[in-house]
Parts: sequence; C-alpha cells; structure tokens
Amino acid sequence: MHRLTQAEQEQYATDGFLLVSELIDSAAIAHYQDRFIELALGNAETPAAMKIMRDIMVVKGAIDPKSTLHGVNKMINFEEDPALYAYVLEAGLLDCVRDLIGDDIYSISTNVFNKPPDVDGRHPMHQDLRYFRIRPADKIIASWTALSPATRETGCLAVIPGSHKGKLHDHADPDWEYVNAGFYAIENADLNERQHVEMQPGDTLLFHPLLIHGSGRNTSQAFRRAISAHYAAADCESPVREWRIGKSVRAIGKAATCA
Ligand SMILES: O=C(O)CCC(=O)C(=O)O
Repeated sequence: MHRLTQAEQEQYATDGFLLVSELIDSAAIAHYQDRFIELALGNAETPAAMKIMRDIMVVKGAIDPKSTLHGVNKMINFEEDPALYAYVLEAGLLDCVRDLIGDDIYSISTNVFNKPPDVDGRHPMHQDLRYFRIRPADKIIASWTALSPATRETGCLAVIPGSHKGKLHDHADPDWEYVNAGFYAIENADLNERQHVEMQPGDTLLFHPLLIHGSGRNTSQAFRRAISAHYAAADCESPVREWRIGKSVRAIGKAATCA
C-alpha cells in the first residue's frame, strides 16, 4: 500500500507533479533493468507491438556506438511483455495513480527511456497531452521511475512547476541537429522556470499531461535509464474513436478493496 497524503495530493494539484521516493523496490528495479537489456540485446523474443528505437545519431551515422545498448534510445509498447508490464501493475504505484486520477484506470502507453553516454539524447520541453486525444487532461497521468541515477550530469528530467494549469501549447520540431523520432518541442518555453528533478533508482515522478517538461544531455559515462507509463481514468473520452480498445491500451480496473 502506498496511499498519498492529502498534502501530497494538494502538492500534485499545485505543481503538476509529485516525486515519490523509493516507490519501487531495488529487486524490481534490477528485474526491469535485466529484462530491458535482454530484449534490447536481442536475447529474448520481442512481442510484435514492441519497438526498440535507435538513437538518431546512430541512425544518421554520426556516431558508431560502443555497444548495441549504446545505440538504443527507447523501447515502446511493452504491454505484451509480462516481465516489464509488471511495472505498470506495481501495487504501490497503482495506489498513487488512483489517489490522483480515480479508482477505475487503464494503462495507455509504456516506455523504457535509455539515455546512453556520447549521444545528444536531449528531450525538448513538451507536454505529453500532445500525444493523446482523450480528455479530460486531469484524468491522465504519467509515471516515470528511475532505473539508474538521474542527475544533472546524466540528464535528469526538468519540469516547469505549475505549467499544467496553462493550455496545450503548439509543438514543433526543435531547432537541433539531432532530434529523436517523435520528440517535439514547445517554442519559447521559459527555461528560467525549469526545475531539475534528480532521482535515484526506484524514485518515481508522477506528472500531469499538461506539465511542461524535458530532459538534458547525458554528460557522464553511465547510462541514464527509466521506465514509464501513462494511465487514464475509465471515464475519459476521445472525440475520434473508442480509445479503450486501442492497441496499447490495457484495462487495469478498480482496486480490489473498492470493487
Ligand atoms: O526520459 C526522458 O528523458 C524524457 C521522458 C519524457 O519526456 C516523457 O516521459 O514524457
């Protein structure tokens, strides 16, 4: 059990994010790390929907990665891999998510972010709502758990506190030489308002889909890696289609005690 206090829920409402230290235990973190490495190295069969994406600098031939893992940018859609999807179902994480968006929930996207040394690897300032058609935004939440130390040096997340109270901004390709696939930027995000969120393995950032956030370069020689999911409340709606049967959507349902 990991119920959030009233103060923590209010902090989330005010800032648009909440850092929960040591939410995921070290054995689980080691297990997710090992499974990611096994899949990324091609030592286990990948489910059909899962994609392992190479860093854009590798794709463009700008660098020759030291190893296969040094060339990976992210893994998406791990819903069909029970070993990794166990993260999405972590009991303590679900408690927190339910305290913030309601009891009856779905998972709507999954990622492992792998930021190797020696690539640009920055993630421009953006809002995750850019990627979703369902609403309301307040009933969607991201979880991002560090699998390795996320520091200023390794390229931790940076957030603009309170920015979730604004609108969904226009996003465009950032004016950078190397931009990974699907990374869009808000023009003129006020970088002076950025707050860096340093995290240790197991620490988890929960954040609102309108929160402006991004991450910096990894200037260390270690990997910065994180596992992440988005959740939505069952009563969200989409203007275009029945979202609950989407390919990467999975029903999680209500907490047993509330069913
Ligand atoms: O892991 C990162 O560097 C960025 C992740 C991010 O921006 C996101 O989860 O939306």
